[in-house]
Amino acid sequence: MHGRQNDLAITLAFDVYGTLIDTHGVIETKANEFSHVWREKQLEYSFRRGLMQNYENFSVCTSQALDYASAYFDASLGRQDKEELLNAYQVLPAFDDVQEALDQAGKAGLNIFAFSNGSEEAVEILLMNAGIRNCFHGIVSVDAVRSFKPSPSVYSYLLRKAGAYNSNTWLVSSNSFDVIGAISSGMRAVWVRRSPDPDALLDPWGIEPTITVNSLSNLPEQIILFGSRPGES
Ligand code: LAC
Repeated sequence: MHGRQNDLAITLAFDVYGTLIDTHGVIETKANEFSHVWREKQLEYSFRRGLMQNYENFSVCTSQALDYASAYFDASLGRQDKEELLNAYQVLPAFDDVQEALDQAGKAGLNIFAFSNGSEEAVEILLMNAGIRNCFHGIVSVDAVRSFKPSPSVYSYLLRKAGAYNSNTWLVSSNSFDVIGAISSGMRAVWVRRSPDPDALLDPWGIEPTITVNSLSNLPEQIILFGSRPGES
């Protein structure tokens, strides 16, 4: 963004959908299953488009995944229902622990970015509606690279845009594919276990997060403490 930051400055790159913002807030709990199929297909479509090198904006993955979920559950959504759901996707709530963690990170002088598969415009609107936009130094969207997480190209792009170095840059994500992608690209990563299931598993690839937490509470403090350990920088 503005050239390299101070070598010692820590950069936190927060994943957006599912980590800062509750994507299942779009639908009442009775439609939980629908919401999960929608989300799973949205991600699957992004992975497949990345592999096929057939890029379309993340909102296309979201919209086509909604069509799939509608057909799968025989929900026969009309055009208006679909529009309402896609509009609701821009007004999703932040998780309860987000504001405090962002405030702590800001006070501690960390560089804070939102880093997402979503387009810059979509993330801007989402964070604005959730009332947390001002907490970020910037938004980094994969859209500029025309690929999706976990392509290594998007993590390199994050570093370039944030003017940051691998060793001082932390991805914070509830998505295990994102955590594994960041660690594989040489970054640090925090896995946020957002799943209510106490046995939520990280994919067993032998690639472990630097830190695992159940919530964002006190995360900035833990990251700073980690950096001050002997041998860490
Ligand atoms: C994002 C998706 C992966 O915000 O949650 O990038």
